[in-house]
Amino acid sequence: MSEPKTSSSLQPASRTPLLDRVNSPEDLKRLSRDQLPQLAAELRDEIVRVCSVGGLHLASSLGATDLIVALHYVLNSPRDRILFDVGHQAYAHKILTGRRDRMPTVKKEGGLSGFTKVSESEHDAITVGHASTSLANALGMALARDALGQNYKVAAVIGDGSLTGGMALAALNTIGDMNRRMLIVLNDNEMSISENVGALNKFMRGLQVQKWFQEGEGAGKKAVQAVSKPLAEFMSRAKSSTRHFFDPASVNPFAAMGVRYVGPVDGHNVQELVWLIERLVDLDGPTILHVVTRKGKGLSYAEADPIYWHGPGKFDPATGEFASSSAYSWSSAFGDAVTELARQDPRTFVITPAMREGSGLVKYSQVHPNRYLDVGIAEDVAVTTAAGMALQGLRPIVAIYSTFLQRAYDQVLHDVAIENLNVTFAIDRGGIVGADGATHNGVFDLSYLRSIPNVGIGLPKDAAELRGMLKAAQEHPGPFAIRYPRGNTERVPEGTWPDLPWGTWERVQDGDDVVILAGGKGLDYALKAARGLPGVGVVNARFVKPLDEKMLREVAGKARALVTVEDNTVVGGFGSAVLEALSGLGLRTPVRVLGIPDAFQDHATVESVHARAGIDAPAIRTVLAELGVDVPLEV
Ligand code: HTL
Ligand code: MG
Repeated sequence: MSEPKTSSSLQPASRTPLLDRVNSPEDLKRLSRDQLPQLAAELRDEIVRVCSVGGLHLASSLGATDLIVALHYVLNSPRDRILFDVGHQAYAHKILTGRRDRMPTVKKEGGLSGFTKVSESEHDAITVGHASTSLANALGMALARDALGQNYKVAAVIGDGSLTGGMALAALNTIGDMNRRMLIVLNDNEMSISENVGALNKFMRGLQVQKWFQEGEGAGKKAVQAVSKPLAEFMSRAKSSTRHFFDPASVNPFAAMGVRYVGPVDGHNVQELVWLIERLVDLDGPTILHVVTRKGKGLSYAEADPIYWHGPGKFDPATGEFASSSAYSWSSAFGDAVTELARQDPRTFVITPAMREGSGLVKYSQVHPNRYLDVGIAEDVAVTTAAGMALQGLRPIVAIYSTFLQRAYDQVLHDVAIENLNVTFAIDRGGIVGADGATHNGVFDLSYLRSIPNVGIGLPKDAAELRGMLKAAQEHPGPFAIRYPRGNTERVPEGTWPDLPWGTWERVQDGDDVVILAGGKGLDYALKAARGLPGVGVVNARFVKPLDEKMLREVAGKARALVTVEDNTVVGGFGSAVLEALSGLGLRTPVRVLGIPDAFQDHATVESVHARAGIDAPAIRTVLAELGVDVPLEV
């Protein structure tokens, strides 16, 4: 909508006069270089306002704004390809590529994705959400360009956290060998979601001992000029023959891999970044430009606590005030339980792939620092390290999000399951996660884990059952995956360790006519739907593997129909398991399988996706009515 014209003296001054003129990378190029710092400041202001509704990736996007402005100033997107690893830091890119007016819709149903997405914009080079994919994608694009005899530029932006992923490191190995023209901007803010970890991280801290580039505009600029300019000038003349000349450390792992290394430079000096990118992007072979940024840049409270401000809730942009929540999450329930468990059992050891906060492990990491390991964004390493521990007598627990365990499928199968090792998988964010959308939904784990022999799978209905399962997992001689959803549960007192006989279900509502089988979140919905309906039974199918065949035979022998409910794809999930078991038992009881349909679910609220998928309470009641149950209209 265009603003009504009023006399200019009455119009409030825009907070973003430069940004108001920029709606595309072409508009950006019309600005002079000395306007770029102001534009970046306005972009940050805009990002803070957009993010104040909560649930968005604020601090990462603030830190990457200057380098995004510089990249779009030099490169010609969409012809030139700019790739963002993870995509959570790319809000400035979205705003600069014609999506400013839609920013309030980010992560909302029907709105923009929280990451970059090929189907969303021609400027989004890759569809992402998971880390460490940008380098291999960029290599593929450079190889495609050369194979097709084309001549565009390829630049990938990757964070220091994402560089810890095996995929990124393995891609560098090939990139250095293939020697194609491409630029890698290493956005180093010393942070993943929590403090970054790993040997490479320590190496990069060594490179940063010259702290000058963060200390004051003038000093930084001078130092960059003193160091980077002559080097880059020289390099652009000498091109690839000078590759190893610029290493500030005697052994530079990037250079050792055959990738030209430049840096570290101040990632907030946008004019210097423009100057450098102009010179580096056309050099033969691959180049890493190592830029140092501050997570939360420009927003004092976010700079002071970048862990909280990685993905804050709703806040007041002026003061940074936010309402803290008293809700008790499943992640906290796991964290509390495992902190207690480790006090009782010296064999307990918890491994996280870069998700200390999200997995509820802050307290655990403080209480049991010697039995805690963050391997960085390397899910495969997390699982196989656990295998090594289990082989030597520990009882490791891999705390991992469902969606990220997808990265370690073969490690579960090959390194853990074949020898039936006692590794527990505490799988958080199982099921639809909502706002993060298709890349982050955890709706495949029941299917992919169920197909691996020896792996037990449990869906606790509450925090007490989660504890019962953790205890059972320590005692059971083999891998066990305990899967719980995003969201909240009830607190239980310390010392709650119920016995949970392996592979058993539990009747939670009597009724033999139609029986609903469901675990976890599906059970919540089933109980709501079936409450007060005579003849409708509900079973807490808390073990998806092994199924409780005794109880299944019992209920299926009597019931007219069974209904299964799961927050997982219907392909190969819990309902499939029930059908397979009935087939094996020679029972022909009709089964209605309710679950997430065989399609990727975009970002929306969890409730909305569940309603559309037909697994929430009203949807279950509709199915019961179709099966001839007398269902009153209102729930
Ligand atoms: N594991 C994998 C394979 N992918 C993702 N995205 C995660 C875990 C979770 N995750 C993020 S953002 C992020 C993690 C671990 C930190 C990335 O650190 P980096 O960027 O240094 O690359 P920074 O935040 O700007 O410092 C999301 O799910 C969004
Ligand atoms: Mg980082």
